[in-house]
Amino acid sequence: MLKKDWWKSAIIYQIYPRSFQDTNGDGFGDFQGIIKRLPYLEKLGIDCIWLCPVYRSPQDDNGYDISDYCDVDPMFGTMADMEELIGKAREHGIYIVMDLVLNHSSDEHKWFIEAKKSRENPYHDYYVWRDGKEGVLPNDMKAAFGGSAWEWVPEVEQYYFHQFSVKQPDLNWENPKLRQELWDIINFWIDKGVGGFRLDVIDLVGKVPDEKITSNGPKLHEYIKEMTAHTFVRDNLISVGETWSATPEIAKLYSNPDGSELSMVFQFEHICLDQQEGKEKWDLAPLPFHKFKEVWNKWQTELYGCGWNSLFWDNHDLPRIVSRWGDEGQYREESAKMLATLLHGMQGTPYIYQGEELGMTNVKYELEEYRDIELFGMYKERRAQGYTHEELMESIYAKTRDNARTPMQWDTTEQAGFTTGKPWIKVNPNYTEINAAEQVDRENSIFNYYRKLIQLRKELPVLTDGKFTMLDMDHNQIFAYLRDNGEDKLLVVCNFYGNTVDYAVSEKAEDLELLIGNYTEENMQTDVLRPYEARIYRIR
Ligand code: TEU
Ligand code: CA
Repeated sequence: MLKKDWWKSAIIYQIYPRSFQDTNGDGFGDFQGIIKRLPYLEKLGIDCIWLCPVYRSPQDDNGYDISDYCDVDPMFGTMADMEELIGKAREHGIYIVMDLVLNHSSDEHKWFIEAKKSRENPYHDYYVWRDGKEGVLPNDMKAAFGGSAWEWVPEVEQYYFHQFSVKQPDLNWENPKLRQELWDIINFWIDKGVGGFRLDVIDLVGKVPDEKITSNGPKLHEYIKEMTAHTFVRDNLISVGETWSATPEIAKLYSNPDGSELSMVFQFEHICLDQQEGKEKWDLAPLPFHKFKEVWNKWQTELYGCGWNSLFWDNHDLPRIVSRWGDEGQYREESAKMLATLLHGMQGTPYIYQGEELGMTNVKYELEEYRDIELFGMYKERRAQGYTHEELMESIYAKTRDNARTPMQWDTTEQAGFTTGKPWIKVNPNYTEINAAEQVDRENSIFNYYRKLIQLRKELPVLTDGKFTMLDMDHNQIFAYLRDNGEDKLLVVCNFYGNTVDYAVSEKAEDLELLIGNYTEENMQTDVLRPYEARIYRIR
């Protein structure tokens, strides 16, 4: 049995399997590739791998469209390979966390193939249907990847509801038989020895399309409690929900310490700050630093003692953090380490997205070199609305999900050591400079900085349980805070920008012991922070 709350001190590494490591030259990463890289991950010091979906899938949305939840996609290998991965990972002290997509399935799932045969079919009610006439939509709800959320099926003369692509029909959680099928799927994977689950868009499952309710539907928490009682509680598994709509109030329900719902959720308030208010992520705006500090402060303080945060900058849907809020040029190493310090010093479970530990950057490709369904849906829609190609490319450079999905940069050999064949998406040309081989043995690399931060977390309980107090909230360049658990006290100071700044660190406490910093101690002046300088001190 896993120890209660073990995931509070765990560090989780996210793998996008199709871009991690290919071993058979087909240009797609695979299970054997992950197995091959387990020693690298063990060296980094992580506890879990969040594995993006590897189930059987037509890959319309890179696996977030599942056609068989109890099988793996042949592009990644066989079920035997998957079982080998789960077992070998354990030998390296690592648990696999599965990514489950329970809000929708693929339209090629056997349930949906049955469901659209007739209204009397036993699987019909597994999906969300509304009567109507061809061409007269039930309402004007839109799908996330473009177009209407309703799709006509002539055989049943009804529309089905899909919040993402037409190939991702929404499941109807009102149906208890469907819910039981979902619990069975979760238990199928628990029986295989996984350590938990990341639950895709779990805030959408209680949708009520007739009232245009998508997130936070009236029965949402009831459903989650039912799921947890039937599954995760079996073994104190980690469960993390993806919830774009969470506020601290709602997050406290999800991550209630009584364990009745989930371990924690991903909230995205900080992630949505560099876009124009009320608009979409493509509508770029500079990061409002003060607001950014307020948002972190709010989440850190409001969940203290009554909920649990997840800490992340990156995932497979987001641009690379060093390009986004750091400096991908001159200060790439310093800024990547500063961002890591800022995040890993806070309270919550930290997530590292593959390549983040190397300071991998965004890309600027030709339109046809991109692969993401979201990007092409947006491009088509906005071109029709009159946006120019150039305007849209700027948005794509800054925000496309493909920024995160380019192959992992392992070494300087062709295709960055990712594949011997042709990769499914182009490798970032900067792999000759930015790659794991160059960093693993270089003591002051970004990789080794992450390693040290992880070790600090393991050594100092205050990083897990200490109370967070923001310092100098109004400072327009410094992000500084305290962590205090009554026994131990830390001071974290970060210069968020690329110019030197005076900051009276020595006034914060008399006796400071530097635990980690992203510059060498040579020429260090306590009260001057160099570009993107970050330090963690122990206050004695
Ligand atoms: O993402 C949820 C989601 O809302 C995304 O559409 C998100 O808004 C977008 O990616 C931000 O650019 C999850 C998965 O993480 C994503 O990869 C899937 O495409 C989506 O669900 C559908 O399953
Ligand atoms: Ca492969």
